[in-house]
Amino acid sequence: MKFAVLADAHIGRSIPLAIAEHRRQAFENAFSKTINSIIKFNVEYVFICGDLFERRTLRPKMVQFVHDELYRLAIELEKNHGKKVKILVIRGNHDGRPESDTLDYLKHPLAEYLHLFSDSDPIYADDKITVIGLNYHDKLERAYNEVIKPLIKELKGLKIFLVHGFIASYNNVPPYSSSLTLDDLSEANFDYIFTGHYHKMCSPRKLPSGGWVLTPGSLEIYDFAETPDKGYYIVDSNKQEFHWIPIEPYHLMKQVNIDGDKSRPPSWYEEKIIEVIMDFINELRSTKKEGYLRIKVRGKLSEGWPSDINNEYISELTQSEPNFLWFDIDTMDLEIPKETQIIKKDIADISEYFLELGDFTEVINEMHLKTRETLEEEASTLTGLLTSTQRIPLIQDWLKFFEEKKFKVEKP
Ligand SMILES: [Mn+2]
Repeated sequence: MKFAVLADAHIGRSIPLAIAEHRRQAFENAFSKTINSIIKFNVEYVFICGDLFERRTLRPKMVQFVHDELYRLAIELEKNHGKKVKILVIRGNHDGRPESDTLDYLKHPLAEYLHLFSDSDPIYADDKITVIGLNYHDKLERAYNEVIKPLIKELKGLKIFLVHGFIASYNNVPPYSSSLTLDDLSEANFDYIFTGHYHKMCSPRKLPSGGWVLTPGSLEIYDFAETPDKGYYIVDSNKQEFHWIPIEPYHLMKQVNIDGDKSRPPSWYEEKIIEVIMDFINELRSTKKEGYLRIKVRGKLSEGWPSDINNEYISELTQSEPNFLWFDIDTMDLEIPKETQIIKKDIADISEYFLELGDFTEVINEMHLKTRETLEEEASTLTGLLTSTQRIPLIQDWLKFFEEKKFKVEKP
């Protein structure tokens, strides 16, 4: 008997919002590609281990899309292999909550091919298999002990457990996250444990009990922290064979880190950024794909501000490449030198820069002095900046002066 095991399709995800349409398209594309691939195999069951949807940014037409794709999956499998198929789905943390579950939209009295697990009834059984489906729970261990453990003894036939949650020492579990242990799962005597929530594919692991645990990973690149190795599993239960089928990401999505080895001027970081962008453009060209890039700049500046990294040429470069959809340069971790943070006391009379403004130069001078005084008296010793409340009186003064002054507009 063959199964398809997939998870974390995240249909509707549109982050980063600046490229929302492209992102939605990527997740839809991954789902359709996966279905095109599954229908070539003679599978009798399809397991979807949570996060089919991303509820927060979902659009109604995408619910229709998923409904239609699942129908296509069932129809095509039956047409190709002459067997009725069952698609079993658990709820992930992104699908919503029991009271507002996106999966409810898929329910249809005629959709016999579809089984959605409910919190009150986590068992599916037919003459071939018994499946326990555990929807997402914040406290996974507690839910497992309270809901799943008491059911285990009753199970007959091939026993399968679906869960949307981490498995310790199988998945690389983030700190402070709830997880199940391999010992717990081994005790339960399942033949197969299929898991979602962990987005990176993990190789099949045989438990001491003889059962197998399997994490297929997500179908598309979820965020800039993820790598492009995406796909799903085909399982052959007779031969105990597992094939992970890669699904190629629709776009190039990549994060590149630039680390200053020592204090460097803004121009040094600028050059490095340009190098990274050129490499990415070459990659876009050789793969003929569209893509988006995040550059994280870390280290120390020897002078100036992060804003001294000149964006003009960088923007020009990215705009010259039609497949370059979006980029983001993150300089939050770039340390500013002490000299920049301290307001220099010997700043010359700044009015000379504003001579063209006539007598308004006086006002500028006055405001400059006032701002410097406020900074000296009230600025944070840590950042050298004022809080927004401290800035308000200064801004109000500026507004007053601007409103009083009527700048002459010369007609062209
Ligand atoms: Mn997920």
